[in-house]
Amino acid sequence: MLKRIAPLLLAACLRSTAQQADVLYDEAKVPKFTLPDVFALRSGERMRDAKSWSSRRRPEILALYETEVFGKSPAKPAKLNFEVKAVEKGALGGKADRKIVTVYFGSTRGGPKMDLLIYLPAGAQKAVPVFLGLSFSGIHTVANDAGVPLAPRWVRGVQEPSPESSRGSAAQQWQVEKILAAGYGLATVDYNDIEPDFVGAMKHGIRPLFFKPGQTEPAADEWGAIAAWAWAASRAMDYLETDKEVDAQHVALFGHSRLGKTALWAGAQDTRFSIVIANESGEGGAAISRRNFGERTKDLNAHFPHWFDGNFKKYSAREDEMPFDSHMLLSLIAPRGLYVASAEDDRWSDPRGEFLGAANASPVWKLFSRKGIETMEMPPLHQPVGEHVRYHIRAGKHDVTAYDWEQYLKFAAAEWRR
Ligand code: GTR
Repeated sequence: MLKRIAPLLLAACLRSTAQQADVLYDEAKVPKFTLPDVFALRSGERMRDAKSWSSRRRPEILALYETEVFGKSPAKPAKLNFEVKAVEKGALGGKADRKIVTVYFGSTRGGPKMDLLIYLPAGAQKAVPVFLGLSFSGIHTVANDAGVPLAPRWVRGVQEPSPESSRGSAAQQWQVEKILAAGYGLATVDYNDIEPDFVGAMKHGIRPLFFKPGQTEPAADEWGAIAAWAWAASRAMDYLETDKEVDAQHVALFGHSRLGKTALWAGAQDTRFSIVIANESGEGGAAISRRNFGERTKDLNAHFPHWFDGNFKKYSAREDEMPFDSHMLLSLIAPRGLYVASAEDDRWSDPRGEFLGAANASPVWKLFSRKGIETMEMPPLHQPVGEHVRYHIRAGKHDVTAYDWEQYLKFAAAEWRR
C-alpha cells in the first residue's frame, strides 16, 4: 500500500523477517533478570514517599533517559509564532469545528513549521479536553475532510505531493467521530513536519535550527529524532494552552509504535499532559528491555540510528547493563494517567514486556496514594486492568483500532472526572 510510506514499509518488513531471524519469541528462553530499583537513588538510598521520590529520584531517572536514551532537547523558545487558519464551523458533516494552526519553529515565518489540525465538537459551549497525537502521514489522512489541504509526503527520501486518494487513509487509526461523540477534541500533527523519519533526514527537520555555530551533528547526549518529535508535541501544547476553546488542563497525549515511544518521552518531560497513552510502543517504549523478547536495542540502533541519541548505541545487546529499564521511563508519568496497550500478534513489540513495564512502574503511583496495576499477572485479551495505570491487550496485529480508542475514551472519562 503506497500510503504506508517508506519508514513504515521498513517497519513492516522488519516485523516479518524477524519471524525467521534470530529473534527470541520463546517465553521459556527469556533470561532471568532483576530490574533497577525505581525507588533507589544511584547512591542506594531508597525513597519512601511521593515528595522525596519526586524531588530526588525522579530527576535522576529523567536525567538518565535524557543523556543515555533520547538525548537532551533545547528549552522552549522564548517566542513562539502561531498562525490560526482554515477555521470552519460544521466540518465532518456538521459534527466538528475545525481549524489548522501553523506553529513556526524559528523566529521568522520562513523556516520549518508544523501544521496542527484541530477538530472540536461542533458548537461546544465551553473549553473541551483534547487528545493530541503525532501522526505518520499528512493531516489530510486523519479524516475524510475535503477542507484539509493535501500535505506533501516523503517517498524514498524525496518530498512529493500526496494523491487525493490518501485523504482519510489513516481515519481508522484516529476514530475522530468517536472522540467527538465523547465530547472531546482531537489535535494532530504530521511527524514529518518536525523531522522526516529516515537516516539522513535530520537536515530537513528542526534539529539543525538549534545547533551551535559550526555544529553539524548532535553530541552523543543530544536529541535524536524521537526527542525532536517529543519536543514538538510540547510546542503543540504551548499552542493549546493559548486556545480558549481547549481545556488545556485535560490534554491526553497519544502515540502509536515509534510515536508511542515519543509520547512517553514527551509526557515524561512535560507534566502538562494529564494522560499519556502508548499504543504498542515496544522496545525503547513501554516494553521491558531486559526480557530480550522480540525487538532489541541492537535492532533499534541498527535500523533506526536516528531515533535515539549517540549514547544509546552502547546498549546494543547489552540490556542488562542499562542503569534503567522501561518501568522507570513509565514512572515519570506518575501520578498522571498512563495507558499502555498491546496487540496479541505484535510479538515484535513484546506485549508481555509492555504489560510488565506498566505493572513494575505502578508502585510509584502507590506512593502518591493512587492505584496503578496491582497484579503481575497479565490479563486475558480484551480485559483492561488497572486504574490510573491501565493496560489492555487485544486480538490482532500492530495497529490502532476502534477497540483501542474505546478504551482510551473510557480511561479519559474516568481520569478527568476524578
Ligand atoms: C518497528 C520498530 C519498532 C516500532 C515500529 C513502528 O519496525 O522496530 O520499534 O516503533 O517500527 O513504529 O511502526
